[in-house]
Amino acid sequence: MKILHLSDLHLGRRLYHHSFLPQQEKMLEQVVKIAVEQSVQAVLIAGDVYDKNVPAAEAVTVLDSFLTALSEKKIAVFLISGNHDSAERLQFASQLLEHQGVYIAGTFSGEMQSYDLEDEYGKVHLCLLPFVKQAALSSLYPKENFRSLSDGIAHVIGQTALSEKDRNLLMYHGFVLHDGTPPEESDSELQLGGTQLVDASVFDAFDYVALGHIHKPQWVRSGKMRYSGSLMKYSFSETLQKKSLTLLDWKEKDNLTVTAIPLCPETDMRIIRGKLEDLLTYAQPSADWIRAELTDETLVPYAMERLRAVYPNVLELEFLSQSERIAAGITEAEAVPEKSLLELVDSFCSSVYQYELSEHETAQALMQSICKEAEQTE
Ligand SMILES: [Mn+2]
Repeated sequence: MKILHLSDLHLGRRLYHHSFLPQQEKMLEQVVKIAVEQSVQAVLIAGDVYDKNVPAAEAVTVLDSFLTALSEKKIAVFLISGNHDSAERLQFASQLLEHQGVYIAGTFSGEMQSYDLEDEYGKVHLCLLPFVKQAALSSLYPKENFRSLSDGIAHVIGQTALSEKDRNLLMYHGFVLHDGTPPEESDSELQLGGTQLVDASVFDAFDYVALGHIHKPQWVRSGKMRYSGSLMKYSFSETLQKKSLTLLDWKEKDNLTVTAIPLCPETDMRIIRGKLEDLLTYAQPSADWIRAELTDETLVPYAMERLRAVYPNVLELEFLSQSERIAAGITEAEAVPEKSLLELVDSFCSSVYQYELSEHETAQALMQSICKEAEQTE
């Protein structure tokens, strides 16, 4: 049986003024194409379907088209809610949609929704566990005293009937620790070291765990537990990642082959770095989403406008040398109380304006008297 695992669609995501939706729509067309080419029986979407819990109308339309396209091809779709989704809104019409082969676990009732897929090798028993917090589990099981989210999830899994003969698959959205180590590139919305981390051993009863939440594709346990990663790059911290879909080809229970199928966006997200004149001289016009890190030592007027003539989608611009000086200033914060106000003004001028105050005696004298006055009135 072939199953396609993806996650973190974040439909409707915007960065500054820019909407990713037109590209998201094209990426989902690629997903449908791959699902058909590979003759998959099911597509799993491991949460963060939308970017906002009240998604934009256009984002809802894009998901609608995607689900309809898969349903028309007789490919079953399983969705769970992530921390970005509204569980209740995602749950809407879920019982009706089951008739069309679309299975949604939005809100969590305390027991996992589970489904059986069949082929010549027997059953794939699929359990759905949407994003859930420890507090929610505690109120669902008031008699239990969960000390952690891991505890609560272990209890939920303990309530679930699993047959050892079947191929058991779990889909979950959240943070899973591998030997106590958090996955690479964590979503800042969940506190590391807090209660929202789950130990991988909680999922030992499953043969494969399809995870969502982390945007970089990666294994938590090789061959068994995987983050498929996001549909496309969603921030400049992801520029070096290669996005992919995870394809399961599952024969006997212990014969699972997992491959990553690369996703190819028309528009890339990348960082360019250098002096403005050099960047403009060697630039190839491109619609990519760009973060420009300029190494010019002084501020260059109209840098954004000039870059946008070549790169219409420059979303971020930073003068790197300046930021480095400011960053260095931050690390010296402890020394600040020992400096006089004049010294602080002096270092501020030299770090921000490349202007050595001490070389200008008139200015220095003026600043001295201003600072003296300021210190007396404190
Ligand atoms: Mn998430």
